[in-house]
Amino acid sequence: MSRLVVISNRVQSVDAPSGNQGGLAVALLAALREKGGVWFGWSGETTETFTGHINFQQGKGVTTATIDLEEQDFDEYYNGYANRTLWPLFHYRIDLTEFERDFSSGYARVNKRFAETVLPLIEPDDLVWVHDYHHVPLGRELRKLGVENKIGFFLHIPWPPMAMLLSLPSHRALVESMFAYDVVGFQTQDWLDSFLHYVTSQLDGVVGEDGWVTVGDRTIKAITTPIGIETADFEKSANSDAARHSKERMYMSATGRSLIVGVDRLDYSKGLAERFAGYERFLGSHPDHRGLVYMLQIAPPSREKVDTYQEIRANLDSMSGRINGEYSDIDWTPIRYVNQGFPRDVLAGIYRAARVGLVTPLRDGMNLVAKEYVAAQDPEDPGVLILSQFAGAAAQLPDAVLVNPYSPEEMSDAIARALKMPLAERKARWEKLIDNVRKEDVMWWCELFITALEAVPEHVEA
Ligand code: ADQ
Repeated sequence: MSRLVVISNRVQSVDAPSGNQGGLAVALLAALREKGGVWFGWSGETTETFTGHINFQQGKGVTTATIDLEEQDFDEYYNGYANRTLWPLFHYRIDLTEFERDFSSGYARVNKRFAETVLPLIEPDDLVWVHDYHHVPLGRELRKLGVENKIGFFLHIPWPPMAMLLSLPSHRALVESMFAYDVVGFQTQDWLDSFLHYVTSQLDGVVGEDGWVTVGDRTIKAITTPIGIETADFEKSANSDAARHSKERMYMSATGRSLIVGVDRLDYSKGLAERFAGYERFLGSHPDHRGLVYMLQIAPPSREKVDTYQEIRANLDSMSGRINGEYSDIDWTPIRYVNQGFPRDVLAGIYRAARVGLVTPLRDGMNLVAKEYVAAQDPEDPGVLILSQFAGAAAQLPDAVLVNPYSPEEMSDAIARALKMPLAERKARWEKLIDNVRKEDVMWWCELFITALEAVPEHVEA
């Protein structure tokens, strides 16, 4: 059996308590445990100059290998090309996209360094699985060093429409580099279609049957493998003592009031300002609901070195203050806005206490919060998921109340509808949602991708 070499920007520590590991980490650690191998990536630390020193860690049957980046890499690659160029562009935010040559050279440099450093860890029969927009050209760098293993790439975020991608000065080189992989995976058919549209229009690519795509003399397999959550475990978390405790805390703090919950990284792609505007519209147009509902928005800050993220934080502070100023009463605050992270079981209890889960990104590769909200519900009295039609998750969860997050009226109507929804309809919708979240969980995703990679013929470099 082939070993697995996973490469991603950040590596989950094997020591992290299981309740604090994200679903992705859980799945990859499980796959690594089964197949053996190593998980390679950045430690999250920086040094003045790059040393290439690998720090190995072993535990629970898994080996992780991390390297420090130099400060310039952190600025140009991580805060630069990854998070100021590719992230906004791939989330359709050309207005926020920065095109700096230093960023793209930093990105190229770090990917080359990653390839050179991980090279000695790759054994001849290993399957190599590269993750996300930080490392699109990594496969190409590995091929240049003579790696002939099967290499797969999975993109966690959307793939942008061709017309947007064309604004990236090095778009052609970026997409061509993906043909160094054997399998490329996307979260949804929409993102895959956008990729194929670019490839056929700009690279004279030919799309064959069963996902085979040829450009020049390279044929790769392009597939959709939507990521899931660790559903069984999340359902258990929602019944844990910690979850019960956080649920009780929510009930006690707002007796008789319906909770609408949002949980997101503080990121413009998550549509938080639009969500607040939709809720504000709801309060304005439904005076009968005032005092009977409240919104809890949990949004831990991320990428604080990037200006846009500081601006969005300031904007949300002022919006929540304004809405509370306008509508609060002496015994009622319409929005509770919390900027911190919580352990998974506490979060599960909060989801379970919420009558409505408001998941309204403007664009999202998948969105795991939507699935976690579903998994945490009480089957006898489930809440209602309001989900953006622009989240990748909408393709798998059509029984949510789907909304256009740009429209405050639609959001307001959806909230009113969710709050009034009869138990029978809530149950019927939830049963279909949980069915998908259970079947297409994170292990299903992981196996789907690895099976596709195992099935491609031996890699032949033309
Ligand atoms: P993210 O953009 O980070 O991921 P998402 O899929 O929503 O977005 O996952 C966020 C995770 O962080 C969830 O598991 C959630 O529980 C957790 N989280 C958020 N706020 C938290 C808090 N306050 N405390 C604790 N945990 C918190 C990227 C893509 C997504 C894609 C994932 C996986 O942008 O589209 O779904 O990768 O592929």
